[in-house]
Amino acid sequence: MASTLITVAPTGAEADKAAVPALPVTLDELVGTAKECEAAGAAVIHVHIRDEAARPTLDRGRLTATVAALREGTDLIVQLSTGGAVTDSFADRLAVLDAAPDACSLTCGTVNFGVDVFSNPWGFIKELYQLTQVRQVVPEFELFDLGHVATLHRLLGEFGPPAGGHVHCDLVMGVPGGMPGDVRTLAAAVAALPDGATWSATGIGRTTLPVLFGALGAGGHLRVGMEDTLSFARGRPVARNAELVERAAELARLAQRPPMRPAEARAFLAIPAR
Ligand code: KMH
Ligand code: ZN
Repeated sequence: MASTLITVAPTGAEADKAAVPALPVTLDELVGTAKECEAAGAAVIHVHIRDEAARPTLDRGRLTATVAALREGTDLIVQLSTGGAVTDSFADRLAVLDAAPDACSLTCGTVNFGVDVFSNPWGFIKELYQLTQVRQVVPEFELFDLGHVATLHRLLGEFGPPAGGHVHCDLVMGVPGGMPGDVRTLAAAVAALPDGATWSATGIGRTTLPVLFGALGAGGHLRVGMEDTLSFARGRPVARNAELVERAAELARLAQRPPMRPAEARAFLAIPAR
C-alpha cells in the first residue's frame, strides 16, 4: 500500500511567541515537539530556530546544536530552512548548510510575502543548489508559485540532479502574494512538475484543509505545522503541533495511505547515510 510522507513545520520565522505561547522556540520545546510529532506520524521536520528572545536566527552554533539534538532525540529527517526570515542575508542562508542537516529547503523564486518580499533571485538559487550538491544535503524544492516550477526545470537542466538523485517538491500554497491554495491551482502545479518528481503540499492559514484534502486525493504528500497555520478550526487556535500531525495522519489512513515511517522516508527521499 502506498504511504504518505508527513512533514511537520513546527515553528517558522513569522509567528510571535508572545502572541502564540504554544509555538516551540527553545531547543527543549523543539525536541519535545519533534518527539510528539514523530509518534503521531511525521517523518520529516522542517526547522526554523529562534534566539534567546524568541526571534528568528540562523546562528550557526545553534543550528548545529539543533541538528544534533533532533538526531539524538528522534529518527526524523532533519530539514533545515534556508529560507529563514525575510530579513536574513543570502550569505547567512547559504551558511545554514554548515550545520550538515540531512535535508534543506530550497525556494525556487522570489515571492511577495504579505507586506514583505521573500527574495530568491536566480544567482542565489543556483549557488545554494550547487552547494547542496557538494555537501550532499538533499534539497526540497519549495514552490510558492507556478513560475517557481519553471525555475526548477531550469535548475535541473543546467546543474543536473540533486544530492541522492531524487526530486521532491513542496507546494507552498495560499501565501498572500503566491499561488492560491485551491485544488484547481494544485492540479496545474502538479501537472507542471518534472517527470519522476514527488511532491508534498501545504496550504497557509485557511487554505490548510482544502490543500490537505486535494493533496491526498491527488497522490501527494503532506506538510503541516504551526509555521503554516495557527488555527485548528475556526476560532480554535492550534494547541500543539502534534494535533496537526495527528489529523493529517488520520486522514492519510482514511485515504488508505498510512504515514511513512522515517526509515521508509529516508529511502523515498534518497537521503544519503551519514
Ligand atoms: N520564512 C519565510 C520567509 C523556507 O523555510 O525555506 C521563508 C520560508 C521558506 O519559511
Ligand atoms: Zn520554512
